[in-house]
Amino acid sequence: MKISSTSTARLLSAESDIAKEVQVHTMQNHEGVMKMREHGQLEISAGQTVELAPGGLHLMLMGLKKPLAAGDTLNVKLTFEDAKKVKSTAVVAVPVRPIGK
Ligand SMILES: [Cu+2]
Repeated sequence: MKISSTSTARLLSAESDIAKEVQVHTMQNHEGVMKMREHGQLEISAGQTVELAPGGLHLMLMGLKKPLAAGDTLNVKLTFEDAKKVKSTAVVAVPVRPIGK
């Protein structure tokens, strides 16, 4: 998933019906072991594109309400705020892929 913005914005929250919580995580190589940690609010500078991809920044679904199967699609609602504190939302359809693909 790629997020871009023409003006400075921040991702305030992400939510999905099927999970209790959706967090933004980063992956970091810590002494040879990849570790995830919560990233906190994601800042997007004007004109910048932030890429969420396996092995890097990602959205983590916490507390799934039902198991996911490859081929399912789930909706994630992203709430952004721009520099003027104006909020906007985007709903992204996310395909579920087999682990490791
Ligand atoms: Cu994670």
